[in-house]
Amino acid sequence: MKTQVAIIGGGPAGLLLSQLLNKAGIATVVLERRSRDYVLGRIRAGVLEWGTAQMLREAGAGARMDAEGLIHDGCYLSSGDTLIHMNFAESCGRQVMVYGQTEVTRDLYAAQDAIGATILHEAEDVALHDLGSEAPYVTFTHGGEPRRLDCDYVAGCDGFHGVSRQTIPDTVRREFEKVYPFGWLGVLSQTPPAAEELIYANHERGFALASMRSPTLSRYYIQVPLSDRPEDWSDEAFWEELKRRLPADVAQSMRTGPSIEKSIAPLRSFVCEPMQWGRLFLCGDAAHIVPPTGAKGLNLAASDVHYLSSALIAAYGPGDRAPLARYSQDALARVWQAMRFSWSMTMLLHRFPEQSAFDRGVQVAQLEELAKYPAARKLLAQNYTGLPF
Ligand code: RFL
Ligand code: PHB
Repeated sequence: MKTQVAIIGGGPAGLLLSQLLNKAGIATVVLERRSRDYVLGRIRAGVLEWGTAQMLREAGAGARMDAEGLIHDGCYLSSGDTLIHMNFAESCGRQVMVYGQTEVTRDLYAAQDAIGATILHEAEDVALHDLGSEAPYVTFTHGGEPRRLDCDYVAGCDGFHGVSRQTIPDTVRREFEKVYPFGWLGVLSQTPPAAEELIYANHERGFALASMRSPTLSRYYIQVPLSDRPEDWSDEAFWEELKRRLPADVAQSMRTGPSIEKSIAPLRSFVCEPMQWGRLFLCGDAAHIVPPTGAKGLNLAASDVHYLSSALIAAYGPGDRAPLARYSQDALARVWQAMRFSWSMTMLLHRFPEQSAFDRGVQVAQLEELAKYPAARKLLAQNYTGLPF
């Protein structure tokens, strides 16, 4: 098999890249380890920056998002029973789109099918070869048969546990990591959202988040110790704990129901540098992980795809290879901004096992700063709604 750009991983990064390249007349093949149903079974991100929503439109995959997504002008931070309103529209004139990653992925698959793009599911044993040469290739097993894919470039969009990043030699690769001493227990339920906007709650019992997917579908999270397992939490125990952490009036009026999905995700910050080695380019979770507190993971995947798709289009079209040579530098500058923001939101809103009275004093001061000063809210709003590319 031969193509121009081999894309490893059919999550949001791989599918969006494939869609944008195909639309520009560049041939791709996507190799995805899992089945399509498995990929669509993952419940993850819920908040899209405006730039991400715009990229989905440009990719021809934005129609359902525009019809069904929820445009939010702000969100709340809460400190005990006190609500602090972040008005994004007023602070920076921007908004976000609340639309689930599952739906984004479904729409991208539909758009890829509509243009006849090649996505090979259940591609196993993917290995990357000759990345330092002008003629790299990928080997894999598909339907029990060994296969080879020749290409000009490889895009590693295979998530945190993929093979692409590991292919960059240890002597070249630098990894930066911070692991947080807790996880998020998430529940999806067929109930109306607790409030019209998201609530990020700092409470003495731990962080909680009230989010949503639609007017009838809610997504909630609570901070839990890393030793907890989802089976340890009955629906009743989850709702009781969530209500204790949200402001009392929100907790009193919120509707609860059976959980549709329950899972625990650990929190970590991680960056791999460089994001490019020879003809390999990393995009999304393959290169970096953020704690979900800033809602940046999926948006960073889209931002990498923005830099890589435009660089490949410049290389294949006018023959300008400079943007491709600069890819790692350009993508990483934005990645580190999102790292800082996600880290600071995580530090601000969680209760840490070893938190001292001093650490808590700093949290209280920062929450008061946000409540008092428009300049502090503006900075948060600019980061949350998305820095420019
Ligand atoms: P993905 O989605 O992990 O997709 C990678 C794909 O590669 C496949 N793969 C392979 N394929 C072939 N060969 C191999 N060897 C392979 N190894 C892996 C995998 O099967 C998979 O299909 O990475 P991608 O595309 O970079 O997308 C990143 C996002 O999924 C991720 O950053 C977000 O989900 C993070 N995230 C959030 N991001 C936001 O922007 N806003 C949010 O509100 C938000 N909330 C969240 C989140 C992540 C969460 N969890 C569970 C980690 C909330 C949570 C709880
Ligand atoms: C979600 O709805 O899943 C969600 C929203 C905001 C976040 C993280 C997750 O910061």
